[in-house]
Amino acid sequence: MKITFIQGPSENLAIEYFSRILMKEGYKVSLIVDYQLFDSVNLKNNFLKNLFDIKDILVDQVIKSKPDLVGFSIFTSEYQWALDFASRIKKRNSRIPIIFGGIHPTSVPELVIKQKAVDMVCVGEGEQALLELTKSIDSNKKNYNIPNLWFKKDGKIIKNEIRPLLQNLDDIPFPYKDIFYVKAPPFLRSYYLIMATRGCPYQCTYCANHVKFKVYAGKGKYVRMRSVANVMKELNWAKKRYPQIKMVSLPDDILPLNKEWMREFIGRYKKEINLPFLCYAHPRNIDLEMATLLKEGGCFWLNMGLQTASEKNRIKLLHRVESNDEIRAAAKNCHKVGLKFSLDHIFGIPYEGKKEYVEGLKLYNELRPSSMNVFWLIYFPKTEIIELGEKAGYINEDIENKINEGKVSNCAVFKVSGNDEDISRTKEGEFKNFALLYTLLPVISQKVMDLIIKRKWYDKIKNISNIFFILAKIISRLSVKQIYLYTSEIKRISWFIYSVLKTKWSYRNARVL
Ligand code: B12
Repeated sequence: MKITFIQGPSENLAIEYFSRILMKEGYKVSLIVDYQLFDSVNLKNNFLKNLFDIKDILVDQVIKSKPDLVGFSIFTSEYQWALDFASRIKKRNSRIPIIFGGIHPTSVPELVIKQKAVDMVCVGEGEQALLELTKSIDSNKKNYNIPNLWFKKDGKIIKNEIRPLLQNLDDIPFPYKDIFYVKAPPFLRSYYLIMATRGCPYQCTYCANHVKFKVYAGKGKYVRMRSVANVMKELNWAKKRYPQIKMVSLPDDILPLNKEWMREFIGRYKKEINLPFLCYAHPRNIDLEMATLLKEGGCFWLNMGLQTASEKNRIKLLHRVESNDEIRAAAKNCHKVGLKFSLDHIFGIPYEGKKEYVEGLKLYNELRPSSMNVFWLIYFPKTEIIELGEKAGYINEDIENKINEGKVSNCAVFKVSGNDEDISRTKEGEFKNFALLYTLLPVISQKVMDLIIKRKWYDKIKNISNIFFILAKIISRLSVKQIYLYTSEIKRISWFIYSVLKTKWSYRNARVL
């Protein structure tokens, strides 16, 4: 019995967890990576995309390896790519069963299951469901009653119940990292990706989290944490297994959820791992003790989302709970202990405009983050903010359908090129000047920024070309010694180009022979 996962260029934890679970049962697991060169959110070019496209070769590899099941784990931004890939597989062999799982199918299962190329959909957590499915395929007695899975049978759709949430995260075996880490050369694996939690206690209207929260209503405690001992066991193993690792990435929605947990974790992390790490937090969690713990533990980059400077809008439109004073206190604590922090801001929130963006300049200049991440609002399927967008006239039925199909661009404020449907275009002029100033704010002195605000110089910045944004980003990363982010991206793309060309070349030679 063989299961093949198909994935884009980023590492995927769900695939790593599933691989370990399936391998433990004696099943074979393989991974096909489509590097999607020049087809990403920030780097899109149709000519180069077609030049480096190896989907047909990859599909050929899938077909020849004769999998008994093919799985895709997808975000909304990857849905159209996954559908295209799955359709190509089905064209070559319609009998290979294909399952889609991940946040996108969890959000809109009824749309995904309708697709010709998709046989099954996983709604919510997949560990037990996928194992039960694999066992049923292996035993040749197909079970259509597996909780969390939707099937197609005799022209009908079978929707099974959601099973209770996994409560003890320590019961999940460690992810099988080799499936991603061994394929890439060590210089591309300089950080280790690990998550310590599942779920988020907040219900922000723009975040996919509250969609999952609704799916899981009544199915057990939603916010769960691994034990410190379990996380440390994985990290200690990882440090030995991948000695090239130079930092640890903990992209949990909010890592410092529990102070007791953090005290124990940081104490052991410092002694046993002692590598710089990055994590995300909510301003409410960053009191002086937490800031000190993070700094002492080696956190080199703390990221916090504020999204708007308007306290009223933050609460009313985004359902975020923190006040501006709480944010000020968090920033002050970070400065006090010398902890570098970045802030996220979202442009394009319904009903926001110049007034709020000026407020933003003032607040961020007061907080003085080490760096600023600016985004254009992405409407995720089934999120509450879609309703606001409709009321404000940004979204109509047609656009909502496109959002659900993953056809609306998932863009950052600026991108190198791209031609996806992009609903931000219409309002771009209104905020590009602010986006540029926000990005540069950490490297402009507080006094100069005060002057810019006082004299309203933001009104004078017009028709900004993307090249200025790119330069601004580079300058701001340089200032916090994070230029390695770009150098590692260049290494990554170079490796992808090399791998694609090698695949193309060996495929051509094999055909000639
Ligand atoms: C780690 C992470 C990343 C990493 C790794 C991404 C990756 N390919 O895995 C990085 C930093 C690269 C990343 C980038 C982005 N991310 Co991100 N990311 C996350 C994060 C924090 C954790 C995801 C994770 O690994 N969870 C652990 C795994 C084990 O759990 P899981 O993903 O929930 O999967 C479970 C089920 O869904 C199911 N399942 C999943 N896949 C499959 C497949 C099969 C076959 C089956 C049966 C079941 C199944 O089983 C799993 C285990 O129970 C989530 C937020 C969150 N807390 O979920 C955001 C999140 C997934 N990201 C998001 C976004 C928007 C992005 C970006 C587009 C941001 C941007 N503007 O650039 C990019 C896009 C990257 C891309 N490839 O397109 C959104 C997606 C929303 C949506 N509707 O699509 C999320 C939900 C954040 C949010 N709060 O809204 N991200």
